Amino acid sequence: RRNLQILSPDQIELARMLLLEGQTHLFAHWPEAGVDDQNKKSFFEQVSRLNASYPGGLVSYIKNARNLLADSKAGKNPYDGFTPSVPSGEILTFGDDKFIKLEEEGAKEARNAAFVLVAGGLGERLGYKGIKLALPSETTTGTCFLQHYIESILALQVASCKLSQGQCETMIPLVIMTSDDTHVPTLKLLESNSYFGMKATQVKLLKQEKVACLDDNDARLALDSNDKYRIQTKPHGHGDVHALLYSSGLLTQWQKEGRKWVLFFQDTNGLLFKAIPASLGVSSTKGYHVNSLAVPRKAKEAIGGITKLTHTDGRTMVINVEYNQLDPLLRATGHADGDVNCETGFSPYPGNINQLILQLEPYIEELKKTRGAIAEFVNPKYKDSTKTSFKSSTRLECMMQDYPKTLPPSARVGFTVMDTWLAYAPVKNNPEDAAKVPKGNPYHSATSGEMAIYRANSLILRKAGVQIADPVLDVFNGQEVVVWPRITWKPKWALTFSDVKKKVGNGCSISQRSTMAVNGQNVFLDGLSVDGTLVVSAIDEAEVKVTGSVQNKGWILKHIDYKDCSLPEETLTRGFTIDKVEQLEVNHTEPGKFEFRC
Ligand code: UGB
Repeated sequence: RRNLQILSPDQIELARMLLLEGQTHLFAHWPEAGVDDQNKKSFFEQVSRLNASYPGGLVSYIKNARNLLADSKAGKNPYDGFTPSVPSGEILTFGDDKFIKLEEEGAKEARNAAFVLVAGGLGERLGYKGIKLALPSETTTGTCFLQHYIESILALQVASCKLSQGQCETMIPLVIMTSDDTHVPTLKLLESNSYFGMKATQVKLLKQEKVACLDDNDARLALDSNDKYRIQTKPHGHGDVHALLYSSGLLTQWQKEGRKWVLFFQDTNGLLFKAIPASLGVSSTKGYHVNSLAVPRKAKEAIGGITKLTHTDGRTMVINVEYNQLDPLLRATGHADGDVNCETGFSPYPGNINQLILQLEPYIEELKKTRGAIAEFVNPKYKDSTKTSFKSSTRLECMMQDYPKTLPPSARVGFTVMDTWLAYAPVKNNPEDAAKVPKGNPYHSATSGEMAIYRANSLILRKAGVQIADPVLDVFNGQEVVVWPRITWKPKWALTFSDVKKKVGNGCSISQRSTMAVNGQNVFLDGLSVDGTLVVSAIDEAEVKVTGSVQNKGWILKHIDYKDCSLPEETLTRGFTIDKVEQLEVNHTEPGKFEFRC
């Protein structure tokens, strides 16, 4: 009470709310007015931010926390009453007629889309201190994830305009959700690279706030151990993206612009855009309100499983069940072996890759009801079996893929399964953890993420008729990987399989030890054999046919020791460098039509 005089009316209101919500301890150590006044004011500035950034404010946060903590203490299973079963969805086969048609449909629809990248997480599991968006997706060209994503969206923009005959003014918006950990470096990365070719106005950063940590089952907010005027905070999870989009007003703006789709994606999947056109085609042809991208998943693999849940009261939903919950849920509902592979060698529950395509109109309607609040969970680490105190503070969390949980049964919720080699190769695990992954399960490391890009490009070219030599096995950072020729291309060269087929002619071949990097919208490969390294670049106005035979010493993968601290982290995490011994470079900077014979 003695401190009231130094507070503004809004701050007094917040103080009253905290006291009513059982948070007296936050003020227990406060000295009289006149001492630490500045710190007291900044305490309330933080409280005000925490209050404003949570749907329903801190009162709701504390109430939700009490309920969830009580459920957790009681050992209540969030899936009580639900029986899991295998849902049905679209299963696509790369390169067949249906796939090609869907890709065309999706590429056309892209002009009605907006992309949302959730990138508030740090690469702690990866052993990388910087932002993951700045990591090279592959080291042949050194293109970082953010550059690759932006160039893919720009290529979709161009393709979509061409396919929709002339309506070319459209700019596909990109929203990036950042956090205190990633905001400044993400902005710097964009600014120092001229937004990788996007207009600055096309990209919008929305920063998620952290949420208050909780000290006990009564949801008493935790004070920072180093600063008694600061509430300890932690990330709330990628589910924040829905509330942020809603409060930003962007959704209604997009609706006014005639947009139909919002595509959500994660920070480190170098393959994703190979799967986007066809899956957007599925959303569009099926009229899905929610379409989750999925891949075949090994039982117990550390990605969530897409599951149909049927409640005893008749409710059903198709939803991601996190991997650590799927197995116990199956066991509790009559599947004695839990999550096991079926005759296909995979779990019958497709793996969620957290790429969601939402139809904008029903999305806005739903968010008007929920304000973007997503079902939360809490994961306290208890000191002992009495579950009365925690080893360290906890907080509520939420996941963006839980969005369908509040949808009515009439919502059209589907999913699209694609081959893993085409759609999913995230970079999440550090070398030591990756090396411990059970044999046959994916490493999800920087090494496997890069090799997956070469494999996908090789397989796509093979399907398009190029003779690609078989890969070899090699071991980097203790992980056995399949090494294909190091083939990369810019998204503007080819986004869809039809694009690839238009760009390669007959009689092309690439040997296993080869590297080929293509950068140019109108580069055509015809009667070309590569045994070594070929780097082709051409401006958009140059139409270049590359033919003949490339034979040189090429670029060689060199093993390194991931404990060698003299090397940068992005190199250590993948376990190799590229020794660029010899290459043929073809570079066209003038407009015109050319043939280059190697
Ligand atoms: N992220 C944020 O933007 N904010 C946050 O507060 C946290 C994360 P992780 P996770 O791809 O295999 C997800 O940490 O959450 C961003 C799915 O839940 O890489 O453990 C972060 O920057 C799981 O079902 O993954 O697991 C990153 O871009 C499965 O699909 C993204 O959110 C798994 O991903 C994911 O964060 C997967």
